[in-house]
Amino acid sequence: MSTPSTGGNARRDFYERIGGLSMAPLWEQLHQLVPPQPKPGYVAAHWDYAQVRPFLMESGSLITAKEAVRRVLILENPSLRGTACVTPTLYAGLQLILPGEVAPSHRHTQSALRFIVEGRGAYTAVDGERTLMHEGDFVITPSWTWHDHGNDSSGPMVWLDGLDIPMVALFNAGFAENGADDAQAVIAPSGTADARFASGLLPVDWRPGGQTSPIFNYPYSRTREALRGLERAGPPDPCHGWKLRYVNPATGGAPIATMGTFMQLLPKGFETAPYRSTDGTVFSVVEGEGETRIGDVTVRWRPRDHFVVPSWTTVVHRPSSEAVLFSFSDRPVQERLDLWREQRLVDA
Ligand code: 1HN
Repeated sequence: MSTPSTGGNARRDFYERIGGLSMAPLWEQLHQLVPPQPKPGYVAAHWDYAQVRPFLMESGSLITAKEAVRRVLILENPSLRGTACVTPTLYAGLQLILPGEVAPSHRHTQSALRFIVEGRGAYTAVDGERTLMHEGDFVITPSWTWHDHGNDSSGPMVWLDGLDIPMVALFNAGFAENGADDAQAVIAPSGTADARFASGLLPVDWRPGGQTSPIFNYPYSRTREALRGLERAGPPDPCHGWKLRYVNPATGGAPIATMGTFMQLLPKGFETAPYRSTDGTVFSVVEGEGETRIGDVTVRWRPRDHFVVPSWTTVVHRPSSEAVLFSFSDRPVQERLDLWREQRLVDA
């Protein structure tokens, strides 16, 4: 048996020669390709709405919603600048629509969620039905559905957009097209989807066509009432407080196949037990103030602030008043792929 040549030069020379055939040695990368545990290549970050809002409003004087198509300031992870990603699998942005504006109709295979941050009374139309949006509402525009937004109210509307753009890009499965008209024709009165699907009942002969929820606005009034009910029903979970996931009533799954959405209530003075999970998560603060420790970073938050928690990074929430947090992540995808894991660092 001959002794392998350990000289760096011999190996480097070898790497160069196989490089010419588009090959590379696995042994130089094995450990980073298969890490013993997730090592997210992105960081915790916080967007203070008091700092963000003036720029959002300034964008309103720079470009119209129609010209921009979507007037959005992307929340880009500081470690992923230039990629439009808030995590490696998720896109997030804050969208502004001013009174009288229309964001024209289009559709794409990327799914979108809206979480309403400021204002009331603008609408989103999804496949011919409009819904008026209010703060705290969670609205979906599922994959390949026609959607446009309009603001017939007297004030600006701001919402958080969450999209699965990086996931769709990874699969090279993106398609998009523009509508014939800016505002699509209304074919169902507002409230139709809610009436048909949002009462624990389904139209008798209706069958789900896929994973997407037939409900497209989950109003805050109902979500808040559910949290109040949970609070009365029993003690908070040590890691989550009282936490609910939004659900497609026809399947029990997430309303959008690619993104899970959650709302949690934390009582004043509570400190959550340390927790981590493999789904990097974007939070939007709805009510209350407090701070969250994310690994060794602490962010102080108020209503309308946003922050991102990387995968497998330990989180502790410390609300100084009663608080309500909305969040979204790629958890349904990880669950479908049998990849999702969590760790509750709490005494049994
Ligand atoms: C989009 O269609 C919307 O419909 C928002 O409001 C943000 C970001 C990238 C691609 C499409 C919307 C988007 C988007």
